[in-house]
Order: sequence, then structure tokens, then C-alpha cells
Amino acid sequence: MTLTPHEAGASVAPRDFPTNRGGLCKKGWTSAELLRHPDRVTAPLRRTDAGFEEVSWDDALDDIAARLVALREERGADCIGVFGGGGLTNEKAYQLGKFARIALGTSRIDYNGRFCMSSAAAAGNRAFGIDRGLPFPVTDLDGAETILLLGSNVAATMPPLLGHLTGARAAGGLIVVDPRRSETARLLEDGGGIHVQPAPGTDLLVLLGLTHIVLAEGLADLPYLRRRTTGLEELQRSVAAWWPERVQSLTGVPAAQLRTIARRLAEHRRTFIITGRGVEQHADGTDTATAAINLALVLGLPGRPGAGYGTLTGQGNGQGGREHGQKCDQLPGYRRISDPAARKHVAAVWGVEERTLPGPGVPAMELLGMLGDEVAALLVHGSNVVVSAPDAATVTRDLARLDLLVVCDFFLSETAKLAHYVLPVTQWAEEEGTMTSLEGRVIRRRKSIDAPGETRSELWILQQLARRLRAPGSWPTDAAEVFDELARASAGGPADYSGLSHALLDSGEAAYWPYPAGTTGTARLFAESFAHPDGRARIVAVSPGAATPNPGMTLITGRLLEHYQSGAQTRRVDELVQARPRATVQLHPAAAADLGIAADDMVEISHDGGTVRVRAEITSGIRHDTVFLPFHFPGDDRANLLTRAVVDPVSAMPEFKRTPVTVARAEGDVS
Ligand SMILES: Nc1nc2c(c(=O)[nH]1)N[C@H]1C(S)=C(S)[C@@H](COP(=O)(O)OP(=O)(O)OC[C@H]3O[C@@H](n4cnc5c(=O)[nH]c(N)nc54)[C@H](O)[C@@H]3O)O[C@H]1N2
Ligand SMILES: Nc1nc2c(c(=O)[nH]1)N[C@H]1C(S)=C(S)[C@@H](COP(=O)(O)OP(=O)(O)OC[C@H]3O[C@@H](n4cnc5c(=O)[nH]c(N)nc54)[C@H](O)[C@@H]3O)O[C@H]1N2
Ligand SMILES: [Mo]
Repeated sequence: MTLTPHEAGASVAPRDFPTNRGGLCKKGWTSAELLRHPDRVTAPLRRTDAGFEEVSWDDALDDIAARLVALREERGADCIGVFGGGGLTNEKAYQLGKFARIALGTSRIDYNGRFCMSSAAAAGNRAFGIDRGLPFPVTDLDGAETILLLGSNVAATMPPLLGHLTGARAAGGLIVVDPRRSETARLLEDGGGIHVQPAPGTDLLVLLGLTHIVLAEGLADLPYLRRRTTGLEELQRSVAAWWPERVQSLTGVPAAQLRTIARRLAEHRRTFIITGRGVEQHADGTDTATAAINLALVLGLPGRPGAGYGTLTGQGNGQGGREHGQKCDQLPGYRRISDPAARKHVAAVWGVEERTLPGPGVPAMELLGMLGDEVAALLVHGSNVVVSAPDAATVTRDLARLDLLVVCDFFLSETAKLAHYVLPVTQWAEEEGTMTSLEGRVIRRRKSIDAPGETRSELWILQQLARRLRAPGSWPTDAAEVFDELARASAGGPADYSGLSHALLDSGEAAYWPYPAGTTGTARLFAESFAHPDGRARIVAVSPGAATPNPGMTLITGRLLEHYQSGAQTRRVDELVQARPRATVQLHPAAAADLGIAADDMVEISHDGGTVRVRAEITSGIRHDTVFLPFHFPGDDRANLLTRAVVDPVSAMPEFKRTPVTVARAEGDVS
């Protein structure tokens, strides 16, 4: 039986989660439309010379499996790549990691969280020994007097979170660090805080400057530092030379503003430091997040009631998606695949010999860089890399060089259009499962309507392929059963879910991981100790390296309220397309005047062979040396035609937010 979303009661009602506060952003209100959208793929598709043709599941799966087996025999299992997504449920993410390792036998799996959470995750693991985006319930923010929000535009990207910032705003303590007067920075126009506008990519210097002031003015929490951290002396040495005037000359942030902020952060006890993609998606993103953590540690925030440090995880399951084995170096429970004890434990749960598990693979950009060469086949689950990966032109070219590209999606995304096979999968309201929120809370997702046509759950697809590949292990399609196995596999790991089950979550209990069997979970981390063996946080001294501003114009990229990610979904919702049909570039009036560009002129933005032509949106809300493009649009509007595969050496996060570009009025434009 097939019900319309309305009949099934699946219209998107605001859910009653504390992260949500009954609010739902614009894209949320309209997402029910996507469940029965005419563009939905509802049968397996095979590419032929004449375009896609519908085929039966058996034909599709038999052929895919046969081609995978042949490639594996000829070239070894590592010639097969798997690309996952942070939108997958925990169950699907877990099963995908297991499928790669024991059904395909490949080490080459990674996922789009590499573009999203990897720098903050690497910094959190390094400093605290654990990576949970917010190590406290999001409602803790409600009582804040001061929140330093770096590179995050929550007003557009996480509107439900705004309710938790009103306390800090009312106290005059919301500090937004963004080269643009973003929607979030605009909240401060009626008082309520400070907007700091550094040159793109210089946040590390701003943070070193703030830490310098805190230490120099005797504002540090020395008893906390002595008792709970290691590495203070090295930090003192590393920030000594970053006096505020020097920071000002490189970042454009006035020294007086830096002093005001440092004092404000230290004066109040209820202080939070929060980072977003704006400071993390850089070639020094891990060090910048580390500098934010160091500042938090110097102020004694992590673990102090009503205070803390955190990062705002982005995708639907951005937190859970990074815990259960989609990462190239990871086994479930956030364990390292190179750790012999973890390998032994997980191999036993999977019913295979430890020696058959592959070792670490390569991170996303390296994996995409192998397409058509070392990697001959790619399975994509929940990412639209043609639009969202840096150096998109190269990625697009190389996808077309694959012997086999299989994309599981609900729509013919720009990536799916290049596939040999597109396999239609269920959407959120059509499947059971769990997601883990940005505060580490595991939440049930329930099926409320049947999926259309021949659509299948990814758990079923993985089972069917595993059988055809004669894989060891069990491949249940019931999400509750998969969750139980995930829970066992995670036992003893940093992200321990072993005390959880669908039944327990169904009881409505607020469940925060780590949740080992026999406990009731962990709403707040770090109250007593950090997750390193000695219980102390590591202060890792970081230095700016090349973090000086670009001499010319710098492109930053990011999001609009109306669109989601690569736009594969939101570009199909009329209301959103009408509101934002195409990309426009934000440009400061002074820069526009210098370049002879007027509002709505066609502008050419170029870097290293890549060019984007879009209309100009002139706004005084951006620095004169900076331009902004949203990355949601396909074709020649793709911001990622300009970004390059430069990555952070620790996290392998690409640099999405600091591309040197030239900007010019497009020749022959007569608008
Ligand atoms: N509407 C909407 N909401 C979304 C998404 C979406 O696509 N659309 N995506 C979701 C996902 S996956 C994520 S990860 C989150 C991301 O959420 P955010 O982190 O809020 O998103 P971004 O727009 O990428 O970047 C935030 C801000 O960083 C600023 N910025 C750019 N460069 C720099 C810099 O060098 N320094 C500083 N300090 N700031 C800089 C930009 O101007 C931008 O305003 O949003 C989630 N929510
Ligand atoms: N220039 C620039 N580029 C960026 C960023 C930036 O700020 N600037 N941000 C980066 C960030 S933070 C992120 S998270 C990425 C996001 O970019 P992508 O990884 O491309 O993410 P989505 O657009 O959400 O793509 C998800 C695709 O999977 C499908 N999908 C959704 N759910 C499922 C599912 O359960 N199963 C399957 N099989 N498919 C599903 C959707 O229909 C869609 O086609 O973009 C990154 N790229
Ligand atoms: Mo993201």
C-alpha cells in the first residue's frame, strides 16, 4: 500500500526536541514535498548509450556484483572505493563500513564528513581524547552570558539553535567572528554583542591573540590548567609574540576589540566557545580548532558547569556518521582500524578472522584523486560530489573514467547522472533507524509511510550485494537488529552504544553516548576528567604557518538559508528555487567600484583555470577583500570549480573557505 505523506500523517511537524524548540527552518517545512516528488527515482536505472533504462533489481544487482568480483580478481579489492555520507542513519553508516571491509574487502572507504567535521573531530580527539561535537546538552547554552561563535552562521544554517543563543544576546555577550555580516552577525545590530570581521583564514591568529591577552593580563584559570591539562608552558611560549597590535595588522581585527573580547570571555563564568565550518574548512583547520580549544582550556571552560567548548556538527547524522566506520581509519565505536585490540573485538562481532580486515584506507580527496587510476569502481551512498567536492571539474572528469559507478540516491543528482547504475533508496519518513544529534544524543527515526515503487532500503541493497559477493557475516535488513550489532561492535570504544537499543530509545529516554551497558549514558562529558589515559586535556601549541591574509581577493564559500548542501534536494522544491534560483556573488561596494561592477552585473570569478560566471550582489556586509559564493548550485555556477584539493595535513579537510581569486566584470555583459 502506498500512502501520500498527508494520508500517512508524515507532513513535517516541528518535533519536540530541545535542539529544535518547536522551530523548523524553511527547508524543513517543505521537505515532505520531496517524498513524492515526480523526479524521484523509483526503479533501478542502468545507463545505456541512449540514456537510462529501468531494470529489475535482480538484473542490476547480479551485474553489479559480477563486475565487482571481476575487478577484484583482476586488480585486488582496493580497486573498489566506497563513498558514504553523514546523512545516513547510524545503522546504514555502520553497515556500509562493514560491507566495505568484509564484503568487498577494500580499505578504500571514506565519506563526505571529511568535508564537514574532520578538522574539529581531529582537534577534539587530540585535545580531549574524544570527539563529541557538543560535550554537553545544547540547552546548557541557554544560560550563557558569553558565547564566542567562530565561523558559524546559525541563523541560516541551524535556525532552531537560535533560541539557545538568546540568553547570551540579552546579556550583550554574543560574539560572532565572520568576514561577512552574516544573518547571525546581523542579529547583533540592535546591540547584544560584537561582530568581528577578520580576513578569511586568519582566525588562528585571532585566537592566538586572544590567548595572549588572557595570559598576559592574568585572566587564565591557573588552578584548572595545573590540575586538568598538560602543555601550558609550550602554549605560553607559542602565544608570547602574538600581541594584539601585531594580530591586528595581519587580521584587520582592532587590538582594542581583541582586548574587550578576551576580558569579556574571562569575566563571566558562563562562557562558551563554539566553532563552525568557517574556521574549520581550511588547510590549517585542525590547528585553528585546536587554538579555539586552547583558549577554552586557558579559561577553564571544558567540564565547568554552564560553560564549555564545542563544534556545531552539520549534517542530519553528522555526529553518528563519524562514529561507526565510514571513516577510512575507523572501526565502529570510533575505534582505530590500526588498533589490534579494536580489530580483534570487531572481527569477532562480524564473525571473521582479524587478519582478513583491511588496514586504514585513504581520506576522501585522496580517494577521489584515485578515480580512474588505482580505483576503478566507486559505490556512492549519500553524497553529490560533482557539486560538493573541491576541484569539482577534476572530480567530474574522473568519475566518468570509472569502469563502474554505482550511486544510491532518491534523485538523479549530478553525480547519479554519471553512474552506470542508480539504485533508488528510501528517504527519512520511509525507514526505521537512528541518528545522533550534534550534542551526542541518539534519536530514533521512525517509518511513517511506505516507499514508492521499487525503492529499497540501503540495508536491503547491502544484504543483496553481500550475498552475491559470497560475503561472510550476517546482513540483517531490520534496523533494530543492525543497531544491536552496532551496539556490540561499539562496546568499549570511545563512542560506546552498548547499553542502547531501539526499544530503549522508543521509551523516550534522552540517551547521550558514551552509553555503555549497565549505565544511563553521559549527558555531560569532562566533568571529572578528559578521555586521555591520564585524564588530562592536551594543550597542543599551534603556530600560524602561512596563515597570513591573501594579498588579493579571497573567495569564501558557504550556505544560504534556502538551500541544502549540493542542492540535490532543495533545488527541486519550487518555493526554494523561486527564492534563490541561482548563485550570486557577494561583493563589497568599494571593491565593486574599483572593478567597475554594478549590482546584477555578470561577474567572472577565476582561479587556477576554473571560472564561475554569476551575477553580483553588492553588500557592505562583507570585507572589501573578500567575496562569497554559496556552493549549492550545479553546472557553471559551481563554487567548487574554483576551490582546490588543498587539504589540512592532520584532518585531510579540504580548504573550502580561502581561495585566492580574480574578479572581473564579464566581457560582453550588457545587463
Ligand atoms: N540552510 C542550510 N543549512 C545547513 C546546511 C545547508 O547546506 N543549508 N548544511 C548543514 C551542514 S552539513 C553544515 S556543515 C552546517 C554548516 O553551518 P555553518 O558552519 O554555519 O555554514 P557555512 O555557511 O559553511 O559557514 C559559516 C560561516 O563561515 C563564514 N566564513 C567563511 N570563511 C571564514 C573564515 O575564514 N573565518 C571565519 N571566521 N568565518 C568564515 C561564512 O561567511 C559563513 O557565514 O550547516 C548545516 N545546515
Ligand atoms: N565550496 C564548498 N563546498 C562544500 C562545503 C562548503 O562549505 N563550501 N561544505 C561541505 C560540507 S560541510 C558538506 S557536509 C558537503 C555536503 O555535500 P554532499 O556530500 O554532496 O551532501 P548532499 O548534498 O546532502 O548530498 C547528499 C546526496 O545523497 C542523497 N541522500 C540523502 N540521504 C541519503 C541516504 O540516506 N542514502 C543515500 N544513498 N543517499 C542519500 C541526496 O539526495 C543527495 O543527492 O559539502 C561540502 N562542500
Ligand atoms: Mo557539513
